[in-house]
Amino acid sequence: MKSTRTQVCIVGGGPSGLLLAQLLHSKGIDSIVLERTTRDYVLSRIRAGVLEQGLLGLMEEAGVGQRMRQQGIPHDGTLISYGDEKFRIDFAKHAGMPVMVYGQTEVTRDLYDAREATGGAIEFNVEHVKIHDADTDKPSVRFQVAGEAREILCDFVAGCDGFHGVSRKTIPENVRKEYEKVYPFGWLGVLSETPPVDHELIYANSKRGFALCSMRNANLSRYYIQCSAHDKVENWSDDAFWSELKRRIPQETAAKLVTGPSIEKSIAPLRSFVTEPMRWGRLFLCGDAAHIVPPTGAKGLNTAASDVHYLYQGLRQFYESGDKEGIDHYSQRALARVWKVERFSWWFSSLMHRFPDQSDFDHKMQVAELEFLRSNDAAQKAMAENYVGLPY
Ligand code: RFL
Ligand code: PHB
Repeated sequence: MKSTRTQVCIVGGGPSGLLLAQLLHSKGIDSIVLERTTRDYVLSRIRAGVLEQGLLGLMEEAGVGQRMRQQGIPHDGTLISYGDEKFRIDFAKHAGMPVMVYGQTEVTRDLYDAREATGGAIEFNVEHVKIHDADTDKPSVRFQVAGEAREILCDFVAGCDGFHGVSRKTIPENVRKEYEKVYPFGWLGVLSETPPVDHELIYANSKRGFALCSMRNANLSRYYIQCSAHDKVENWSDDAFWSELKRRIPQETAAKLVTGPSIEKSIAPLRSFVTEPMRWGRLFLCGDAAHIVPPTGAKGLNTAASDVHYLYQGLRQFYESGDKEGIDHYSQRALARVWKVERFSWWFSSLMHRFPDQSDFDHKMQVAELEFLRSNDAAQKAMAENYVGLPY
């Protein structure tokens, strides 16, 4: 079996894995990234669109901030609607910073380009990945590429392989505790080459269900509507999507909506999930491998980035001074922030969606909470601080 040595073996070439690899590279720490699919496949996934300052700072530190700085669109606020009512949360006023609209696809492209330019190792199409001896000082990762068995010997393993990866399941069941809430609906998303309906995002609570108007750039819009958890993309023609969206947003906004053919259409389930601990011996979980949030509030990729920050700092401390304090506290530090983000995403999802068993009373409670948020500075500040991202 071909055996290779590196300092950190990173399982998963999504945004968490690639960002960690490039940050470590910037400090001279060597890594190998293993990806189950291909670069094109990773780049074809339309996902996050809103980046927090913390992630922007990490991209700069990893040397991949240039295109984001030129092409990203800073947003100083967001709109929230219920029925035909609409109000704005001012991030600049309440939290003193904007968020950046720049797609996950672009973040990942920038990271892959940098990885290539710096000659960093990535193995694509890896199969049968297995992490060995993570509870010892000499972990290893075994896998196959094109039928050939391979092995990586390393100091640490970073499990960045998403919700369905192998890393989390490597932690023995008697050590791991999982917390989960599955929501009884999904999001149907459409990408279209049309100008966004507004220059800011609109989160809409409607009696017909949630809707979101988002964007990637001046001629690329991203819209979502709440749909049944069992719905299929084939059930939704473009016309059906646009007319349902128009019924869920304020009339004056619907009147301005420019529609066009969809260039991507997909359904995502909504889930809250956390596994504890996020470290087992020399294996560290990062991003979706350890936790999932419902997309309301745009926290998934941003929380993956905060994990990467804590792990990067811990590994850097270890390699620069032999100090294990950072890696020993990784799980505790990452989880403290994760749970706060879980709370925000759960709260915002609960406020904005229509639940199957929701009574008229429950709906009145949502409207009362929205009206409180609309009129109360302290509530707006709490929302703004969470939306732009809690400090690391
Ligand atoms: P990923 O992106 O799932 O990447 C994991 C990678 O690991 C690979 N892999 C393996 N590789 C090797 N060996 C194995 N055994 C492997 N098993 C899996 C996979 O092929 C994949 O390439 O996880 P990562 O890096 O932790 O990144 C997480 C983010 O992708 C995710 O949290 C966000 O996309 C969530 N999300 C959003 N986050 C935000 O911060 N802001 C948003 O606006 C936002 N919008 C969204 C979203 C997610 C959505 N969906 C579809 C779930 C909108 C949607 C609709
Ligand atoms: C997106 O543009 O894909 C997006 C934006 C905000 C969210 C979720 C998704 O809360």
